[in-house]
Amino acid sequence: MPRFKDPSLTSKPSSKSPRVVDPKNVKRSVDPAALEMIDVVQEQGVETAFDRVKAQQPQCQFGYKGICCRFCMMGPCRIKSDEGPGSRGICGANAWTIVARSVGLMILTGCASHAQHGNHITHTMHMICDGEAPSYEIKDEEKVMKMCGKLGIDTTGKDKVALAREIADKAHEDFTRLKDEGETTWITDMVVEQRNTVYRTQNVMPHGIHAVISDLVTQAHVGMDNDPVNLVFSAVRVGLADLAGKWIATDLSDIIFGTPRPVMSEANMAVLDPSKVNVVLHGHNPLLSEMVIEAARDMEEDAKAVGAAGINLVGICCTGNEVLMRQGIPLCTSFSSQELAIATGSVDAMVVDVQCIMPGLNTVAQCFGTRLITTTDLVKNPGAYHIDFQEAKALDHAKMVVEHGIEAYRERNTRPTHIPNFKEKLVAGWSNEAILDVFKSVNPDNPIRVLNDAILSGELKGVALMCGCCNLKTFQDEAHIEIAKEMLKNDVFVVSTGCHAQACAKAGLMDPDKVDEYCGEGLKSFFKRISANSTLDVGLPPVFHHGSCVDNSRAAELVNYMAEDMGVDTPKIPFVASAPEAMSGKATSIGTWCVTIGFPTHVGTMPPVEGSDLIYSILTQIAGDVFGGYFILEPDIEIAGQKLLDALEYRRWKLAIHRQQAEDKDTQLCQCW
Ligand code: XCC
Ligand code: SF4
Repeated sequence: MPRFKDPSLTSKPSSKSPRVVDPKNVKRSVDPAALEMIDVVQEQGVETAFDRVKAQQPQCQFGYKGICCRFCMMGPCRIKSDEGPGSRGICGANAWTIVARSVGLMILTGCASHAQHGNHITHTMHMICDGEAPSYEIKDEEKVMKMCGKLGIDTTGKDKVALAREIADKAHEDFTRLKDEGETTWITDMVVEQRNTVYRTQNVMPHGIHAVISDLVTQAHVGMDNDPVNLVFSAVRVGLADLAGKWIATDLSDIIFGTPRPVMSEANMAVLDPSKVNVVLHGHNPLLSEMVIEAARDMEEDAKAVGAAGINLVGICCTGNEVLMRQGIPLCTSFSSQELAIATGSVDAMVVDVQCIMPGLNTVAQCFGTRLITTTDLVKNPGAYHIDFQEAKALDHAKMVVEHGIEAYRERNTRPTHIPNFKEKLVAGWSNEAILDVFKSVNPDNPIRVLNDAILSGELKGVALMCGCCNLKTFQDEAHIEIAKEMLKNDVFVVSTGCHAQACAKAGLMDPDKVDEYCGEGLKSFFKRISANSTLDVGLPPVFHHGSCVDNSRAAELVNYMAEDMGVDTPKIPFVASAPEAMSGKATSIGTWCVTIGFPTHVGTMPPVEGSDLIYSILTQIAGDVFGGYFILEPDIEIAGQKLLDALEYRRWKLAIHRQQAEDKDTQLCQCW
C-alpha cells in the first residue's frame, strides 16, 4: 500500500480540482511565446487546438469515465445505471470490463507506436549492416560493446558491424517471438533479477512484443475476455512490451547516431530566424531527422542562392528532443503549440514522420505558406506534400525535404513574419553514459554509487523522472514547470524527457546559470561536488534532459543501475515518476511500465477509469501491493508535488531502517526486506 506522511493524502485526486481547468479560456498556456502567438492567431481568425479544446467543452461524461463502448456494431453502449439492464452493454459487459478494455486499447496504441519506432530502427540497422543503407553507419562502437555485454554476445574476433548485426537480430527476435518461445530479452537482460521474478510469478513477462499486442487486441473483441483483472494484467504485459520496444529504439539509435553527450543549445520560438530557410523537424524517429541535418549542411549554398542567410533547422516534439540531444539543434516548441510555430509565418517547411503530428497542422500551414511534408505511409495528411522516405536512399530523400524548404523560402519573399522574442539557453544530452561520466570524477570505479550515497546520506531526497505530453485540459507547461521547481527546491535529482523536457527548456530550467535560483541546498552541494573535478566544458543544469519519449528507457536503466548497486529490487529505490500533463496512448503505456518497475507514478490529467471502482483501485492501490509501484492520480499541482515528495520520503525512511538492520546483523541489504 502506498503511504503518505499526511494521512489525508491518498493516491486518488485530493480535492474537487477541476478535470478541465478554466474550460472557456482560450489562453491555455504559461509559455510566453505561445501566449503571444495565441493572440496573433485569434486576431487573424486562424483556428488552432486552443480554440478546439474550448469548443469541445463540456466533454462527454461517459467517455470521461471510460464507460462507453463502441467495440461492436450492436453499440455504442453506455453504462447508464448502477443496476438492471442499463448497468451493462448489450452483450452483457459491465463497467469493469468496458473500462479495462478501453484503457487497455489506449495502452495498446502507445505500445504499438513505440514498437513501430523500435522495429523501424531495427530493420534499418539490418540494412546498414548488410550495406543496403549507405547514408547511415554504425557510429558508436562503445555502445555496441556495452550492448554486447548486456545481451551476452561473444565479441571475440568480430568487428562492430558484425556485432551490430547480432544486436539487431536479438531485437528482431524480441518483436517476432511467439508464445512459449521464450521471454523478451530487452526485459530479462535489462532489469534486476528480482524484477524478472516478479514479472514471471505475476505472469506478465512479455514473450514477443508484437504477439503480446495482438493478444490484448484479441481479448478486447466482443465476446472475449470478461475478466477485468485478467484484462488489466494483459495490459501490464503490454506495458512491459512497450518498455522493451522503446529500449530497443534508444539503444539502437545510440549505436547508429551516437550516444548523447552534453551539448549547449536554445529553446523557444525565437530560435526561428526570419532571414534563413527555416525547416522544422517534427515527429519522433531520428532516422529521418538526422539525414535532414546532413542534407542541410550540404545545401547551405543553395539556400544562399535564393537570398537566404542560410538554413536554420529547429525541432518540435520528440524529434526535437532527439536532434537536440545528439546534435544541439535548437528546440522551437512542444506538442500543444505546434500550429502556433507555423503561424509565425517564418516556417518554410515542416517535415514530419510519426506520432504527435496534429491533423490540424496542414490547414494552418496553408494559411502561412509552409510546406508540410509527410514521409511515411503511416502518416499522411490530405493536401500535404509527401516524400516516400526510404532508408536505402535516405540522404537523397532528405535533400528533397530541404529543397522544399528553399523553394518555400523563395516564395515567402517579403511576407511578414511574427516571431515572439523568447528563448532560453540550455544544456541537454544527458544520457546515462554522460551522467555516469560526471559521477566518475568522484568515484571512477563505481560511478552510480555517487548518486546512491547522496541519497543515503540525505543530501539528495531521491530521483524524479518527469515526462509526458502537454494536454490542453490544463494550461500548457504550468504543471510541468511548477512540479519540477518543487522537486528541485526539495533536493530531488530531476531527469526529464518528452514534452516535459521541452517545458523545462523553454522555462530556463535547463540553464546551468539557474541552479542557484531553483535548487535546494542539498542539490546545489551535490552539483558542486560532482563538478569539482569533472572535465566537462558545460555547467550542470537544474533539470537533466534525458531525451525523447522512447528515452524513458534511460530512466528504467538508471533505476536498475541504482538498485543493482544497492543490492535491492527497484521498488525500494527513492525514485518517482510524474507525467503532469499526460495525453497520448504512449503516456498510458509508459505509465504502466513505470508502475511495474516500481515507481510511484503521478499523472496529473485523469485517465478514463473513474467509472470502474475496480480498475481505479487496482491502479492506485493493488498495483502497489503486486509491483511496488502505483499510480498517484492528482490534478492539483501543489498537492501532487507534496505526494511525490512524501512517496520519496517514505522510501528513504524505509531504506534507512533496513540499511541499519543490515549493518547490525551484518547481512546484505536485500536480506532484511
Ligand atoms: Fe507527443 Fe513525444 Fe507526448 Fe510530447 S510527450 S506530446 S507523446 S511528443 Ni512523449
Ligand atoms: Fe456494446 Fe458489448 Fe458491443 Fe461494447 S462490445 S458496443 S458493450 S455490445
